[in-house]
This record gives sequence, C-alpha cells and structure tokens, in this order.
Amino acid sequence: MPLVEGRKLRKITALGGGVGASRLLLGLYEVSAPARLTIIVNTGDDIELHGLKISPDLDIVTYTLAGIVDPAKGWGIRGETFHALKRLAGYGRANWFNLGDRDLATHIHRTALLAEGKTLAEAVELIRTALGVRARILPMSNDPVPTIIESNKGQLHFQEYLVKRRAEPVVQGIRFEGVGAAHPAPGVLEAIREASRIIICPSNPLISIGPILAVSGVREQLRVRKTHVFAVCPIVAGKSLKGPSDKMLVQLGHEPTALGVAKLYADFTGTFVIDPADKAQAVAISALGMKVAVLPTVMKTRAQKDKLARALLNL
Ligand code: FO1
Repeated sequence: MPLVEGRKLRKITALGGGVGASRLLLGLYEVSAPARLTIIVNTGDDIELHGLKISPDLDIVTYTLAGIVDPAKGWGIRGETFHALKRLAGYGRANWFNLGDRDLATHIHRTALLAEGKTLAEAVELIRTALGVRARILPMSNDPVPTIIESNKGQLHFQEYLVKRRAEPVVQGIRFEGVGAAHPAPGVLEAIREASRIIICPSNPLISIGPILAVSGVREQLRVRKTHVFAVCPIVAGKSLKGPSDKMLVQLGHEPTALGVAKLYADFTGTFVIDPADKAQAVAISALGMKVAVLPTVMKTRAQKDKLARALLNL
C-alpha cells in the first residue's frame, strides 16, 4: 500500500537540494501520492561549463525519483562512463566537474531547450516527464541566482568551492548573485500556500535551503504557513548528514548543532525534527517557538527513508 492511509488527497510540498534532500524525497515519493507532491529545488548550484547549462540539484532530485541515480555517489547516473569528459580534457578543457556521458545528454537537452526559448521550469518539466517522474519538480526561480562563496581564496562559484577545491577554502560569506531581481518560478508560492504539509528537507541550510528562502516572497509565504512547516535537521550529533554544512556553519559563526540550525529556521518553522541523538537540545529548540519532533533522521537504507517520510506525514 504505497499511500499513507487517509492522506490520499493532501498536497505535500518539499523544499530541498542535493543528495541529503533526495534521500527523504525518495521516501516521500514512495509513501505519498506522487501526483500530490511538489518539490521546490535550489538552483544556486547551477553552473555553465563547456557552454552547457548544468543544474546539479534539479538533476539529483530527478534522477533519484526516476530510479537512475548513481547510488554510491548520490549524483550522476548509475553505470556512467566518462569518454566525452576525457576527450574534452584532451582538448584542454577543464575536467574537474565530472560530467558523465549519459548525464551530458540531459545538459545538452536542457541547454537546447533554453536556447529555443523555454524557461528553466519548462525544461525541468519536459525532462522529468521524459524520465517518468510523477511528482512535480519546480526550480526555485527561472532566473539565474548563482551561489558565490566569499572565501580566503577569493570569490568562488559554489561548485568551484565544493568540487574543484574540495570545500577547503575558509568561508567568509555567501552571496546569491542576482537574487534581488529574481522571481519565484511559476507555481512556487502557490505550492507553499496550498500544501497541507510543507517539508524542509535535510539539506545544507546555508547553500541549499538558503537560496530558496532568499527568492522574493518564499520566506514570507513560509512564515504565513508556519504551523504547516516541518523542517528536518541536516545536522546530527554536531555532524552534517551529508556535505560540508557543519564546517560552513562554524566558519560563518553559527553553532554546528540542531539548535544552531533551528535558530536559522525559527521564524518560518512550526515543527523542527531532530534525531534521537540530539534530544537533549529539544527544550532549547522549543524555547525558540517551535514544536520539536524526535525521529531517526539518518537515512542509509530504503526502509529508513520510507520510515522517516511516513513518520513526517503522520506527525
Ligand atoms: N559532486 C562532486 O563532488 N564531484 C563532481 O565531480 C560532481 C559532478 C556532478 C555532475 C553532475 C551533477 O548533477 C552533480 C555533480 N556533483 C558532483 C554533485 C554536486 O556538485 C553537488 O553535490 C550539489 O551541487 C550539491 O547539492
């Protein structure tokens, strides 16, 4: 029985980006009605390389729900080969961003659609339906909003910081370039307004959720729906579930703890979900004006993903 009992008609909206989010999204996709699920995805990680428009977080979510993601890496396509990238390197082109042969087809297709006048949201819709994904996937914006890391090694595009430089530079600031002029993609604000449950996935609060919140109207709309917002903490026992969130939080003067993340989300979150490892912080988090739910948030297996998703829908 794939549907959560008695919840068949509820609309669910999830916000996230990257590998951490996609684990929970797969659970939500499996235990809820996919046609009632809308996913709003970070596009701050998007980058142009070799003349191609690459949207890593959108692709991670789409490939995961399509069942074709590389399970070991959590990004890219399963069984991937890298012949084209080797040839590109032979021409002297940068090869630090590992674009597989099958993955390249997506980037070529998206770049062509955009060149033909489609918006990013329209391109995403065509790609996800072609891959058989039944949930609606929305980019946070059709306007480019690249995340720029201000660091002790200068200003770096987020992918240069994360992949090329392995998150080694010390982060001094984060900018979402162009966000002041960016509009939410069609359907984004409505999806937050109309959902009976809004789930903030366990993604990096600074560079995965942060860019979505920075798009005009999104944070305000979440505040209006605060009691319906459930945020899953991406930090467990002081460590990131995935990626460099813990290190980035420290470098920017935040606590790398569940409480530290709760402080960043307190204005728009009704229920903050923490792992049993952090239950000692529940009282301090409640004092920020949120309910606290204690649920196992470490998701390695399919069963753990489904279990957390089901628990979130039944809270
Ligand atoms: N992450 C890496 O650590 N190394 C890579 O070479 C890399 C390539 C890549 C290609 C396509 C894609 O969709 C994602 C890719 N990622 C890679 C993941 C990506 O950099 C990040 O995990 C996300 O942007 C963070 O959410």
